Amino acid sequence: MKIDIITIFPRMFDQIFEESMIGRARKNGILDIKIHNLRDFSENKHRIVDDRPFGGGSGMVLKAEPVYKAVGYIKKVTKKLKSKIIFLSPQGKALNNKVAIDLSKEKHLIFICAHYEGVDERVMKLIDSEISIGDYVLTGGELPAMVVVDAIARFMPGVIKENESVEKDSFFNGLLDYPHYTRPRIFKKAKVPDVLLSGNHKEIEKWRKKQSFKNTLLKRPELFKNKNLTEEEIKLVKELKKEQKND
Ligand code: 4F9
Repeated sequence: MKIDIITIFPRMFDQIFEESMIGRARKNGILDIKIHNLRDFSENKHRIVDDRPFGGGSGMVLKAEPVYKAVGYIKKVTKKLKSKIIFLSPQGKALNNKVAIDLSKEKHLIFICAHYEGVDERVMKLIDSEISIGDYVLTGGELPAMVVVDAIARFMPGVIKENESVEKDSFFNGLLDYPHYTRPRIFKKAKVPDVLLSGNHKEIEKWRKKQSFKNTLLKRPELFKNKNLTEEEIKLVKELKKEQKND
């Protein structure tokens, strides 16, 4: 996948996109990420990209022209590639696993990171999708862009090694993960559950499923609303609810 990011703080992306799985995916050619400095597309000799708002008021507004120019340049160099332009904003659609999976199937994404009080509304004509990473305001769209790229990358074939498979993650099956343990068997008097040392794979699977259901019931019960349960699973939920009451 090709990803272009438009920002006035290009260096913010250096470390994040060089390390770990994203770094590896870039080296392997699975991800082709380019960061563009919005100031390079300013017409102004001082490389200014913001201006005062029409109608008055405090704060500055990101100008439409440099953003159009940056997008125009990216579209020209990527030629026929079908692209989707994403704007990071608290007004957008909430990011979740489904949004990430859908975006991970695209060929080319362009992210626009805004700053100042806002952007000239005419930039919105360019946007295919507005995405929010939560109900709070940040200093700019850079961190959200990194979050979205990270969430998407994990679903691209080859980014995650098979033994780190995404199918086992929290949310992949719509529920939360089960607890994990590694050596030593006893740590500060806390023991690893016996079943995990039993070598009985069927029992281990059963235990993990129960723990995943238990965790979800306890921490995010609303996740069950969007999940189709088998009869056996419905029974399990009932049992767990009973256990919870007795605790
Ligand atoms: C974007 C906050 C997406 C949450 C962009 C300031 C933002 C944001 N989700 N805050 N600029």
